[in-house]
Amino acid sequence: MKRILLVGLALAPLLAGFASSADPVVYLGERHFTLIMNGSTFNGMHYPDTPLLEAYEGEKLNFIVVVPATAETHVFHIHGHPWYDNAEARFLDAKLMNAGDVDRFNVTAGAPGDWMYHCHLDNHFQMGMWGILRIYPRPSTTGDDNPGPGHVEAPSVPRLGLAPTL
Ligand SMILES: [Cu+2]
Repeated sequence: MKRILLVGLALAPLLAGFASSADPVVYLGERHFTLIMNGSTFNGMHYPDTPLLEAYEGEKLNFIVVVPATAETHVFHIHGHPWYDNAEARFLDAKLMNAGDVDRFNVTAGAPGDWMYHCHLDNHFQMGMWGILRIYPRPSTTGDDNPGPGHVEAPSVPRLGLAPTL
C-alpha cells in the first residue's frame, strides 16, 4: 500500500493538470475528464485536493476512468449522473473496476450544484477518495449554445448530492 501511495504522490503534479478541461468561463458544450483511481486517491490526491470537475448544466461530459494495472480494485460512483454502460447494456451509477480496467462513458451535466464522485469501497472513501463535480447554471438563457466569453461571474452554487450514499 505504501508503495502505491508513493507512486500516486509522485504522479500527482503530472496528473492534476489535465483532470479538469477548463474553468467553465465559456460554455463549451462538451468537456473531458480523466480520473485515475490508485491506492486511495483520484489522480494521486485525497479530498480536498482531488480534481474539481467543473461544467455547465447541459454540457456533455466525457469521462475516462482508469485503474492502473498495478492498482487494486475500485468502484467508481458518481451521484446523480447514471451513464449507459455498453458492456452491460444498461444504465449504471457505480462500476466495479479491476486492475488495468479503463472505462469510457459520457453523461449530460445535470442540475446545478455540487455532486460527489467517489470510490464506493468504504475504506477508500474514508481515506479521502472522493471529489466534486460542480455544475453551474447555463451562462445564457437565450438558447444560444455558445454565448462566448464574458460570463465570468461565478453563481452561488447550492450544495446538492454531497451526502455519501454508501
Ligand atoms: Cu477504491
